[in-house]
Amino acid sequence: MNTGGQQGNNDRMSWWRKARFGMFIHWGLYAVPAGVWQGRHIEGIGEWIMNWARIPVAEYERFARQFNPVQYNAAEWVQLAKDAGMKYLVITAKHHDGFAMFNSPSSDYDITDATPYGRDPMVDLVAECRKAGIVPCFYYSQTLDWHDPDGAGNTWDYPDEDAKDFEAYLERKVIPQLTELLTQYGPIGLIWFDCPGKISREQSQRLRDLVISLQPDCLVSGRIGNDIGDYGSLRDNEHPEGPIQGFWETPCTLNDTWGYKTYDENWKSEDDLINLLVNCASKGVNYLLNVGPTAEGVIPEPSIERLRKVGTWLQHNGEAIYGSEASPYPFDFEWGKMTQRENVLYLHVTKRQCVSVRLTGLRNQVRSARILGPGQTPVECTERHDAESDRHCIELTLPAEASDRYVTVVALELDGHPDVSPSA
Ligand code: H79
Repeated sequence: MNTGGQQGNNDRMSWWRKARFGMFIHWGLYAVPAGVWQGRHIEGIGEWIMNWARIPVAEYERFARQFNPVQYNAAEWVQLAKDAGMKYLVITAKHHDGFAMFNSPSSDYDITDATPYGRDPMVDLVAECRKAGIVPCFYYSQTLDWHDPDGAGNTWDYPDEDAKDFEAYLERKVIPQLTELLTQYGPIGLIWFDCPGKISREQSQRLRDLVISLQPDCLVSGRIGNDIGDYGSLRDNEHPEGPIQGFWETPCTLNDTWGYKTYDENWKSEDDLINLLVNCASKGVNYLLNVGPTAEGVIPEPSIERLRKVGTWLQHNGEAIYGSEASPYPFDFEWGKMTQRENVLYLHVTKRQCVSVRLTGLRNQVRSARILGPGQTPVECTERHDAESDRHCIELTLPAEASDRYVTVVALELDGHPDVSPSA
């Protein structure tokens, strides 16, 4: 786990905290081999194929000549994020393979110079994000770079890690490219640094200072290293199990890879995805969910289907997710999870068999109880208070006909801010 230092303050973090749900996009040259090298299925995550298969730089570079995403349509990708109910979008500008998926004037190893496509996909993507009200953000691998002789990690072409001049790599490649990313596209929500590895505190600080000098409101992910990010990242695909303080996000996959692989069909169900999103929100954690488009520029259909279903659920239940805060209780419930906002508690009934929901330890009076969704169906609510033991207990009976097929959310409007004593 990477605490990231939690440098963010409430003003800086405001849009990000409200957003709660974002789209990650891993798109790069690794989508060309798509998990297959020399006729063999290469194990591991797709964007790591250069590393796992020990593909020499000179051979990996050839994928650029095959990268021609003629079906890429930025408006469709952004519409999908919107349909899914996602509020920000983080795309790989440069992953560990070192290839810039944007127009990088400081490098020839970029999409405009090295591919037949010859254009900068980020221009349209950022423009479409702005039209849709989605915050555009860039992923940038600052330490690992398997293409640069002085970047970290490529021990098959450049075996002597100690001989590498990491400082020279930062100055020659990282600083110019970050400058490009933060000056060519207008306001960017955040830079998603990853895998800090050997970067020193002074070097991390220099990158943070650079980002903020170019765009004062731009956030920096915790994986910039040395605890100077604005927020923390859980481990890849890690989900919070209990209360967690501060600003957190968890980066997650829809199947078992980030970059596209032709044969990874291990898709999570929409039911799982909605439950994972609800769990994140109940702990105050942002859920950053990945798609891995093909080298033609197409997001795989199973990803689209699932994201649309999550989006439909959010259309009815988004009130309980966006702008919500973590549950005031330090534990989950036998019937599900909770979020809160102002004077409202949201009870996410994830166990479909629970038609009767019990809540103890809530000292407020309930003004109203309704199921989120088209009918706003009222829910019968009995409140009991035992004066002697000062125990509070609320019981709700869910009308079967108003239940959501995934997670039913009950909004309990209270007479004031939730006043909870979990043990009572
Ligand atoms: O971009 C995605 C991943 O490629 C990236 N983070 C997400 C968001 C990531 N980079 N590194 N890691 C995650 C950790 C990877 C560790 C491993 Fe390995 C890669 C385990 C197996 C392959 C490196 C090589 C460590 C052990 C062998």
